[in-house]
This record gives sequence, structure tokens and C-alpha cells, in this order.
Amino acid sequence: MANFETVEVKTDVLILGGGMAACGSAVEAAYWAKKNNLSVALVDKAAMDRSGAVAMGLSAINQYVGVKDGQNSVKDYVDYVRNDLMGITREDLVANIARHVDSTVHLFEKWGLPIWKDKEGHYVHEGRWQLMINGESYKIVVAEAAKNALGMDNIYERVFVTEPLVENGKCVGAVGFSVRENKFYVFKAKAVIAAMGGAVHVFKPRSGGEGLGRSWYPPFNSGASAYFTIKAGAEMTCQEVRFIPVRFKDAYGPVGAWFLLFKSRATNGLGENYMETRRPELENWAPYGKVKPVPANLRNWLMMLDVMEGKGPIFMRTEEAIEKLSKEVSDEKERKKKLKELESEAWEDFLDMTISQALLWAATNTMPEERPSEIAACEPYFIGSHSGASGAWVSGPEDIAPKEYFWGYAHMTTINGLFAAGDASGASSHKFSSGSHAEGRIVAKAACKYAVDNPGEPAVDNAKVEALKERILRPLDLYEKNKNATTDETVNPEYITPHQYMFRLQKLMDEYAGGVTTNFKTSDKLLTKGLELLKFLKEDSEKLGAKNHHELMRCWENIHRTLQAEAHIRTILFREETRWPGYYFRSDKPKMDDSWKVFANCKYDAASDSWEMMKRDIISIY
Ligand code: SFD
Ligand code: AMP
Repeated sequence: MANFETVEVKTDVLILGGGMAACGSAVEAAYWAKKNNLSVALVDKAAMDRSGAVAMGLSAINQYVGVKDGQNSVKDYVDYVRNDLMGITREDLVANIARHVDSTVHLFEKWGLPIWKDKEGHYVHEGRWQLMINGESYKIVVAEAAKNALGMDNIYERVFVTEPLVENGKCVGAVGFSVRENKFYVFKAKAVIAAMGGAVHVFKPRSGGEGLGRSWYPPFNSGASAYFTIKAGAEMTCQEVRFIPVRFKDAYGPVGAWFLLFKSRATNGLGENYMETRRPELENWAPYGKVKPVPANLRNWLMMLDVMEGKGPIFMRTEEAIEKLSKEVSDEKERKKKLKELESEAWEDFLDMTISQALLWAATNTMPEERPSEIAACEPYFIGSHSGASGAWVSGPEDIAPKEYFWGYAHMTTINGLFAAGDASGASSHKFSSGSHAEGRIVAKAACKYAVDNPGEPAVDNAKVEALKERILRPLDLYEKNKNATTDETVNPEYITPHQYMFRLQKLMDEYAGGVTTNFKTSDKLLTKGLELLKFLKEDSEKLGAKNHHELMRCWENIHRTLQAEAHIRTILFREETRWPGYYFRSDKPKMDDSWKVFANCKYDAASDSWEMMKRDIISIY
């Protein structure tokens, strides 16, 4: 077996991931740990300064409620999220995050994040809930606070968390491996927080070989949260609610600033505004088709209808928006100044978070004040913290959760001692970077309490750990043993490379589960066939081969993605309706059906490799 030293780490509270939610957990856990004499450790597959979705930075904080400023109430936010998700949301979770998110934003500012201010010193809003930031270093600022709180001795970077450790229905830790050294890690803990983001590259991206890896969602998040919680046996929710953002085409620049701050329109190739010409279609999705703002998936849907009729390309009318805004200033000299300001804001929007989009503008001689840029629907992603909703089914907070949604500790999964935050927890969309951090804080406080209330040492079965070590490192052995069986190491009768495996998964999901190739359309027949093919792929996952540490990580990323893919297909199949037409469309059930106004949940049993599908009631608290 590959020669890896086993390193054991014992801690009270274990934070898995180093992104927005995990950084929130680190800060909060450090506080409660000090009060209660607990130890805390954090594990990230990458380096916290630039790990996760915020690696490149962001240009806006998308969740700020402004409760104290009297701008909005928590209920306003819950109404917004419920409508955007076509009625499927856990109001108790959304409210819990919404009532804490403002203080997280104030912490960001205290730690040095520049938030735009107007002349009166008020935050500059992009839209009702969004604040503009100079966010190139957003993640560094947030990670610094987390690192200071925990101390680097308690942080394990470049360690890929692979499997949960569960004994008698309780999560007692995790195992993983270093992506640089021959080290296999066994983390033993009293409470575990899963915060390893969402998943990308489950579906085939629009880019092919020329831009492999170019997608809206950074390639680092590969379904680890979903895998960890599903594999642990936790009940999952909204596994069908993927997210398909509309973005500037090919380089995936954000559109929010254009639509909300610059008040831009998008028009088709014929110059028509699909939000107007397609408005009657919204009636078909009432009552949600009638709310303001129009839900994200329905905005997508109206645009896709134009695209499917061959009315593309779709353009963001940047030139029109800039001209209109500059014309609001009457003095000629001031107008020119305003124009320059708008141009630089347009470029900064990309440079803060999607540098490649600025490069594409430069490479194609695009001046946003002169001509429009194409936008398009991306491929599907799993990001429950944004406008998707997939994640673990977690307990609500004691004071506001209905009894059916409460089992003792805020945001704990149905597995004792296993908590989830950010993309890892489901049915609480629109948390974004700030809400994920706030949820990380909520969860850390609850996890510390859990560790105090359950002081027993984690009962880890060492024989199971040894078996896991053998299984996890197997791809290295498989490659080493068989690499000479062919002259081309990428094609071998004894192993499959992580790249080839990923292409197979993506092709399957694309064609059968409603990816870009099928315009996000699927059906019971396609899904059933997809499941059959997925079974074969799962069998072949036993034969993944890795020639180094990096490829070993790639192997396990794919295994993680596969379980996310299976949960997704099974739940789309289970929900016999189309509820989010701009995210996916079931051609055999093309309408929204009120009897499906429920959560579609699932649970996996690893021992028998079987799934249980179930409905859960939606209980409104407002
Ligand atoms: O413009 C393992 N988001 C935006 N939020 C905003 O507030 N404003 C924006 O402007 C945003 N935009 C945006 C956003 C996301 C993306 C992908 C883009 C643009 C391109 C949303 C937020 O980024 C998102 O809500 C949060 O980041 C979610 O936080 P969290 O903690 O759930 O996920 P993470 O930050 O990605 O961190 C994940 C961490 O897990 C690590 N990890 N560690 C160990 N072992 C493993 N196996 C692991 N797998 C993953 C990662 O390294 C990372 O540390 S806009 O489009 O709306
Ligand atoms: P985006 O850059 O698309 O992620 O948008 C940032 C934020 O603005 C998210 O909260 C979006 O839901 C929201 N948003 C983007 N476009 C629109 C729009 N046309 N109408 C309403 N909200 C939008």
C-alpha cells in the first residue's frame, strides 16, 4: 500500500472547509471554545486566503438586510427568498440567518473590507439587499480574522477531507489526506461542522478543451459537503434545486451590478426585451410569476425561450445603460466625469471577482460604453447558498422553528454531532457570502454547546479507519501497479484516469439530467436511463487511478461529485412536476403542481447502497 504516515488529530470541534461559512465558524467557535475550555481545529483542502467560491474576490455583498437602519425587516427577506424559490424554503432557517447577517457585514467592515459609501456615509446598495464592495481581497480579509481567532497550529491547509467517521448514528470525525505530503489524517471530534461548499463540474460546462475548467463556479468545490453529509446518512433536502446563473458569455462575469446598479436591459438579437415580450408566460407560473423581483429561474426561463426560438444572441445593453446614467447629469463637464466613473466601475466589477471577463473584454476590443456584450445561461451548479437550495436538512433554531423542524441544536443535520453551514445546509437559499459566514457563526455556537453537552470521547473504530485508508489511497497503488500496461498512460485496461471519469460523468449528466446540450430539459425516461448509466460509472469508480497526490484528490473529487449527481437525478425523478423551469424542465411533467408544494428529501444508506425518498411539509412561520 502507498506509504502514507497516519496522523491523528483529536479536537472537540472540527470545522471542515475554509470558505465563508467555515471562516464564520472559526471566529465564533474560538469565542465559545475559550469560555468552555474546548479545542477547535479547521481543515481546508486549499489555502484559506484564496479558497472556495470567493477565491478571486467579489464585487458585492449580496445579503444585507439593514434591520437596524430600518431599511427592511427579517420578514421582508424571508418573503423575497420564498418567492424566488417558488415557495420551497425553510423560513425558520432563512429568518435565523437574516437576523444575524448584518452583524457579520459589520464585522467584515471592521476587519478592513472596503464597503462603498455615499457622500452621507451610507452604504451604496447595488439592489435592495446587495452592497457594493472593493472586494478583490475579500477572502483574504475574512480568512485573516479566522486564522487569528484559531491560530495556525489548529489549522490544516491542503488536506482533502474524504470520508465521514460515524459510529452509532453520531459523527465522530473525518478522514482525509494531504495533497502535498505522504500523510493520511484521522480527525476525531465531539462535534463536526461540514462547510465544504457546493459542486461544479458535475455537469458538462459550456467550454470544451479550449477552456477546460472555465465555469462560473470556481473548480475547487466538488461536492464534498454533499458527499460527506449523504455518506454519513444525513437526510438531505432540495437536491433537485440546482442553480443556473445567467452570466456574461464565456468568461462568466457577474450581471447583478448591470441589472441592479446600472439598471441595464438585456435584449435579444432582434432588439426585443424578453422580460417584456415574454411577460404573459409568467402567468403560467403564478403566483410566483407575478412577484417582484421576478424569481431568478423565471428570468432565466424567459431568456431561454428566446434562445430556443433562435432569437439570440442575448445582449446586456451596457452602452445604453451607461449613456442613460451619464445623461442624468446635465453639466457637460460633470457628465464626462460621471461617464469615466461609470466606465471604471464597470471594469472594477469584473476585476474584483472575475478577472477573466475583463481579459475577454480587452481581448475582443469591447468598450462597454460603446457596444453591448453577450450574456448566456451557464451550466448547472450545486450552490445552496446562492439561488439554488441543495444541502442537508438541518434543525431550526429553538425560538422560531416549528416543532417539526427542531431537534435540539441549531443547524445540526439529522446525524448527531454533524452540523452544516453555507452550501452544505439546504432549503435556505440567498445566504451568499455574508449569510454563509453568519450561518457558520450560528452553527459554531451550537456545535460548541453540543460538545459541552456531550463530553464523551469520540468512539472511533480503528479497524474501519484502516480500511478507509486502504480504500482512499488505492488509486495510487492501482496506477503504480498497472502503469506499464499501455504506452499511453491515459488509456489503460486496469484503471481510469480522473479526467476520463469526469468527462463520462459530465456527458451523462448533460444528456440525461438536463444539461446545456438539452437546454436543461429532461424527463422520467431520460432520468431512468441516466441512473442506469450512473450505476456503471459508480462501479468504475473503484478503478480510478492516480499518479500523484494531486490526481488522488481529483479521483476523490469525482467520487464526491458522483454521489451529488445521484442525489440530484433521484430527486428530480421523485418530484413529479416542473417548478423551476429556468433551472430544469421535466418535459413529461411540464407544469407546476400544487400537490408538490413540499420539500423533496432523501436519505442514503451506505451499507445497502439504497435511497429513501420522502416528502416533508412546508411550514410557514410568517
Ligand atoms: O455575483 C474542502 N457568491 C456571492 N456572494 C456574495 O455575497 N456576493 C457575490 O457577488 C457573489 N457572487 C458569487 C458567489 C459565488 C460564486 C461561485 C461566484 C460569484 C462566481 C456566493 C458566495 O460565494 C457563497 O455563497 C459562499 O462562498 C458560500 O460559502 P461556503 O463556505 O459554503 O463555501 P465556500 O466559500 O466556497 O468554501 C468552501 C470551502 O471548502 C473547502 N473544501 N476542504 C476540505 N476538504 C474538501 N474535500 C473540500 N472541498 C472543498 C474549500 O477549499 C473552501 O475553503 S455573484 O455571482 O452573486
Ligand atoms: P448576480 O450577479 O446575478 O449573482 O446578482 C447579484 C444579486 O442580484 C443576486 O442577489 C441576484 O439574485 C440579484 N439579481 C441579479 N439580477 C437581477 C435582476 N434582474 N432582478 C433582480 N435581482 C437580480
